[in-house]
Amino acid sequence: MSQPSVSLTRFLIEEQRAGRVNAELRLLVEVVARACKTISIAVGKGALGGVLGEAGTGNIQGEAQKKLDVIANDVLLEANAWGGHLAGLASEEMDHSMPIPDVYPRGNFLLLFDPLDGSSNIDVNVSVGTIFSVLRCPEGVTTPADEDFLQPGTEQVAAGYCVYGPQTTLVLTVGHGTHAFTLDREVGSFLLTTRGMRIPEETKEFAVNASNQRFWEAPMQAYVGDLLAGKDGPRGKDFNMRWIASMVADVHRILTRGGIFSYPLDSKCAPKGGKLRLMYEANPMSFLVEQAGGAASTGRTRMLEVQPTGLHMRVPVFLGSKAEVEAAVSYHRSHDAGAA
Ligand code: AFP
Repeated sequence: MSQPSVSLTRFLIEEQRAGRVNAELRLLVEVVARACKTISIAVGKGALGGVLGEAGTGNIQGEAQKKLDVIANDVLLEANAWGGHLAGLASEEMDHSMPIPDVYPRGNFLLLFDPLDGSSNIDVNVSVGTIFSVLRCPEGVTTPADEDFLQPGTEQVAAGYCVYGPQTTLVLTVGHGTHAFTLDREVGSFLLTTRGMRIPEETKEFAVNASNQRFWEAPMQAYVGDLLAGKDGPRGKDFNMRWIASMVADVHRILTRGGIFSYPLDSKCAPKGGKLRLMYEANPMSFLVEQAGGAASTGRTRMLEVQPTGLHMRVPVFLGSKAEVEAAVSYHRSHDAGAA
């Protein structure tokens, strides 16, 4: 007899029975997953749904918003407002966090999300995705403000992303492994397709936007220089490169077959601290990667231990196969030791 398929609902109920999530967190993940299904349908309609192109607005980061950025943000806000599982929300697309409106009951969790990461890829039909992170609302706080969200990544109780590609896949951790669920589009439900994803420790594949090379710091120049030198260089093996410019798609590849993803510090983004956002991108992805046996760092500090100083704080990112992240970090360590 073939194994019965395990839906996300069943998986979460079993996690609850095992004492790994409570009813409120289970509801929260189900609500986010439902919102992702709605976003997946909107993304899938493309030109036929009139959803492509610019919205004519900008976000807090000063980036032009796509129509789908705005739609995805609204879907997540609306879905999560009334369930009673959240105390507040924060989105990469909004200047400030938002407490749950007074008309609804407030729960004990805080939800942060990047509603549509990689949105510059929407119009060219390349994978995009939603990334989310869940924190506890601090004890005694009933109306959370921005500062209540400023908790290091080690405090996350759940994180995940949904990648809208040839398949719609939800990847989730509640702190006990990283698991992938594929959307059965006919049935409309997420089914468990990989329990306990594992990132190979070693890799021969790296992901970086190499057009920024001239702006990188010295340790990054040295690290990538040695990767490119291949078999004849100090690393003694040839490396392959991939760059999708959708973090969800690049990280999904790494969770599936290994590799290192990096968006390092460069002289263009240095005044801001990096390009990627700690709270909406780096922390949830780092939690997922660590739970799959990988590592995540800024190049100098374990990502999950970075103390956030603002909701939209940016950081340099290195994540993926453990040995390769450690290699990248060692170039930074040696450089900094030499400079000291
Ligand atoms: P957008 O959401 O503005 O497309 O940014 C995507 C992203 O934050 C991340 O998903 C990519 O890895 C990275 O930016 C791509 O940045 P570059 O365009 O500089 O390569």
